[in-house]
Amino acid sequence: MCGIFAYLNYLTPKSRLEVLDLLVTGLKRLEYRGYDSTGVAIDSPDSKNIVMVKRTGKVKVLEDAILEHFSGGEYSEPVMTHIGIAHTRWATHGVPCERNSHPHRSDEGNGFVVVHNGIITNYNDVKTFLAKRGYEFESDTDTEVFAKLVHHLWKTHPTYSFRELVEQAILQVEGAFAIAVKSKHFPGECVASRRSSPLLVGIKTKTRLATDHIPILYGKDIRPHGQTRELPVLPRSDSTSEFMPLEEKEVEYFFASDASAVIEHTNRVIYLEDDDVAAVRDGTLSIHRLKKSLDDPHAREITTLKMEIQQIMKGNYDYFMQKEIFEQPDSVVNTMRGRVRFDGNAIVLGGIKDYIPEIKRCRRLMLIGCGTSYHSAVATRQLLEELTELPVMVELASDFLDRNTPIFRDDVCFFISQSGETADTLMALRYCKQRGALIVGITNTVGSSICRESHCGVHINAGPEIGVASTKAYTSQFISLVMFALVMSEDRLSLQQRRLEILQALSNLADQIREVLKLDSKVQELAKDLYQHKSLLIMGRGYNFATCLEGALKVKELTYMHSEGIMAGELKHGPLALVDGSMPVLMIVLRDPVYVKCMNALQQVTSRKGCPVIICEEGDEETKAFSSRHLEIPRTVDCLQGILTVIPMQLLSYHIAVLRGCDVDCPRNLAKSVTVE
Ligand code: G6Q
Ligand code: GLU
Repeated sequence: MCGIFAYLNYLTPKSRLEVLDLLVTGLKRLEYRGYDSTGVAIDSPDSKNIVMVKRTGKVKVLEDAILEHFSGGEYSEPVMTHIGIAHTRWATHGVPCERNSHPHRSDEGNGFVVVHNGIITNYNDVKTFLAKRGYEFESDTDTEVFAKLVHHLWKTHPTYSFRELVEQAILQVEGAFAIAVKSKHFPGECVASRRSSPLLVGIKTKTRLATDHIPILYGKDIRPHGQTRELPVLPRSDSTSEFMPLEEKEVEYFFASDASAVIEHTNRVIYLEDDDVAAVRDGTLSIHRLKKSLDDPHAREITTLKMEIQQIMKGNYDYFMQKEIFEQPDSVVNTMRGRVRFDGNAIVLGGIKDYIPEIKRCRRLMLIGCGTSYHSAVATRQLLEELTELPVMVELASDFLDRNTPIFRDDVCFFISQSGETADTLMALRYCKQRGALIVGITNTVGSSICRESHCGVHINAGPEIGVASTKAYTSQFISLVMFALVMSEDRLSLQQRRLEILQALSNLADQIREVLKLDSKVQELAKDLYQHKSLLIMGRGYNFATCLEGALKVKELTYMHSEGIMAGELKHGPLALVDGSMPVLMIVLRDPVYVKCMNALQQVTSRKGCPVIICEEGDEETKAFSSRHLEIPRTVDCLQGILTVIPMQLLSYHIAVLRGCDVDCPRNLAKSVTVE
């Protein structure tokens, strides 16, 4: 969770006020990752000290505080070289408050200041070690130990470079982190590193960069992580220097948790790998690793981002979530673009095509994810079973790890994740990879950890999703899995008719989504009926059960109302007891193979005085007769209904949230990218 942003200008004059503006804008772009408190650190006007401003709450609160705090003219003087670091937090250790906000400092003199994303799991050991040496702690966070550890190392090893100090410190900490460190003892330098939390470096130069690669400098000394009790300081890493690092005259560097924070400045970025240490000194960026393993590359590639700034702006919409719901006619087309040929009924998934023969020989398919991504697996399982004729298991990543699930070399494991950084999903991926399974990533974020650690995969190409509640990523994940099922059944004669029917439906999907979106004002009216209630039960079965789960998740996370997705077949086994004349119920009843069973459930609800809102097919008078409140959706093939039925649920949760005065894009206690287990 959380967003890290750091900015370094070298021989590029910028006033501190301009730097602060850049930092705040960077944080705003990252706010969806965590937003319970924020902070920045910059140099004092005489450049001898570090000044920090921290606030509880969202970036706007920090922005106002900065305006108040830095009004003096001295902050408008341009400086040639400067480093500012910033953070928007999603608390894991210690309540959200100013004291626990980042940056955290090493000492009262602000010698070293740190922003951190993730959890340092052995922070207690490090804390005990440092406390014995006189360090006093001022926050409840795990992060603070890092700043103080660097300080301790600096005092005991005064000849070490800044980068070496941070390298030594990261060798002592366990857990997941992305960090950026600034120091008044090393002006003009910034050191950043990551392990299991994302971090990238954006590079902006006046002229085109002379190289597309930053060589990695390897150290000679290798020790296991986490020897914290006595903190044996290693011999200096003594990096080899057979390669030249990136040296530019006038340059700006941006360290960020994700690309959305840098795209307005540069499209040239390096995605750091676990245990990379990126250091900038005298405007020169170098990437170091203490340990070289056989398959390590010699360099980190500079990637050109394809993202456009408009994609991460709200445009005319009030909220990102609203924009993302309405983008779905386009995002589903983008998922299929270049992959589905409707004229020849052919589908090519470039990212996995070489692996299809191996996948066809597998013992079973496993679909693994969390939250909404997990629901996309639930939504497509039945079709995958039908078209691949393989056993398909659907697993929540967190539960999967708790169970030590048996995995075999001939398993094919799909990891579904919008962000590509969800810690539980990533851990499950590594678990399966270690056991020899084939790993397929289904992600929306190019360059993400899941992307990089998969053997092959499908980018869902939904475009950046900023609203914390996932919407367009869900429908694109859904379609990606449907496309996979179609690829797997390409040569099955008996399934050709079914494939054609699905392909035909896919070609109409964007228009049908547009039709469903026209229900917006009707859904808004419904929301007015429902928003003051405490609970909403959402019932369905078959292909639409996933919509019930996903709809209930949307309602919970956005409106803080209780909501439950109920498998209609389970009604009489318990949930029916909840139904009476006052309990709000929504039922999905479509003309598909489970229609009769859904009608039974509808009867059971109405005979208990329930008056459900019904999602049904256009013109289905018989079903509509059961309630005065219904939403009619166009008819499509059974296995794609879930895409059309989930959209009214997205709209409903959105409107209820607005009516209840909830923060649509940043629901309380949540964050977009869950990089902690
Ligand atoms: C839902 C949320 C959430 C999300 C999971 C998994 O609205 O966005 O449930 O789907 O946290 O995230 P990833 O898809 O990024 O792995
Ligand atoms: N563990 C740190 C804290 O609680 C960092 C959390 C984050 O990633 O925002 O402050």
